[in-house]
Amino acid sequence: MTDPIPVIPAPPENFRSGFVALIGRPNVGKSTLLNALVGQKIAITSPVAQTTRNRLRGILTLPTFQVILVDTPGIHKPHHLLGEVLVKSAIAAMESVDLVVFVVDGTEPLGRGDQFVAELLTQAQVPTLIAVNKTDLHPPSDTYGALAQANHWPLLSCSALAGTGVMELQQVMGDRLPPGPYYYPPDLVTDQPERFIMAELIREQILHLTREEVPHSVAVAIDLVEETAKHTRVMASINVERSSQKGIIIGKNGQMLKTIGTGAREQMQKLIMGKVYLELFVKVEPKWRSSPYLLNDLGYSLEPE
Ligand SMILES: Nc1nc2c(ncn2[C@@H]2O[C@H](COP(=O)(O)OP(=O)(O)OP(=O)(O)O)[C@@H](O)[C@H]2O)c(=O)[nH]1
Ligand SMILES: [Mg+2]
Repeated sequence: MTDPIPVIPAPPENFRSGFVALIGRPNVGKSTLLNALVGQKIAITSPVAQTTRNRLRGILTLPTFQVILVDTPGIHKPHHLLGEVLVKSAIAAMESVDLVVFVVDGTEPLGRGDQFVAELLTQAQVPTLIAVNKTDLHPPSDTYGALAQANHWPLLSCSALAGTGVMELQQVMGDRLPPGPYYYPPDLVTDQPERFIMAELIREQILHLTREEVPHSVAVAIDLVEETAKHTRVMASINVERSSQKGIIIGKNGQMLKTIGTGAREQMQKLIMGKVYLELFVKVEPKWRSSPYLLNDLGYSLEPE
């Protein structure tokens, strides 16, 4: 049986709504900020650069506005087809929104990577504000003030992890949206299907538990989700590029795969608020990151939507 199509109510008077992209270098905290802004974990985060691989929408509905936040892959110099696809996807997002929140890492001074993003934003001529993140760690570097002034971009600071400055950021975004309808039902927090988030939760464990090339060489596919009387059964494959990586993912006596599975299952159970039985398989797909066919197959669309 399919779910009924949700009825989207008419908005109250003077309601505003629109699309806001979170743009920036890898690892500055865009996905952590998305989760903080919508108040729920929908995007995975990790200390590994290039964690986010898909554009993902988070929906924040307050009494006077609805903002559709678009999390994007970090903008970097690509080294393979996957990297190119990621950067193209971020650039496409900045060109199709009402506002960009340019997220920077306040623990570091403005660098060449940020300047490159700033140039893309000025070229795209999209309204922008700068969010200086990670202020819990450091008083923010003052190098961002000059960039903000030169471009007439408002400058805010926040800590996505500690939650400071997040409400102010919500308000400033809301003030800048045009009058508009509810684009999504007011109680929805993401447009992503559960299956997608489940695959991401498995990848998140791998990003946290392995190092060097392994996190970047992994793609996860959900092969089956089946509701039984007792639990939700999920079968997923972890694709890697080399058999040595398969060995690392499985670990001695299967210990690593077990740890990945336990961590991912706990997160999935929170997501679906029910018991999950998870089966993981590890497959070698040589050079999937450079294969248009495999990229497409693993959910990394070559054409920006
Ligand atoms: N101390 C501190 N750490 C943060 C903050 N925001 C994010 N982080 C950490 O920074 C790392 C990167 O966070 P992500 O949210 O994955 O960064 P991202 O910009 O989405 O990265 P990509 O998806 O790779 O582009 C993680 O280890 C986060 O826990 C913050 O406000 N304070
Ligand atoms: Mg991210």
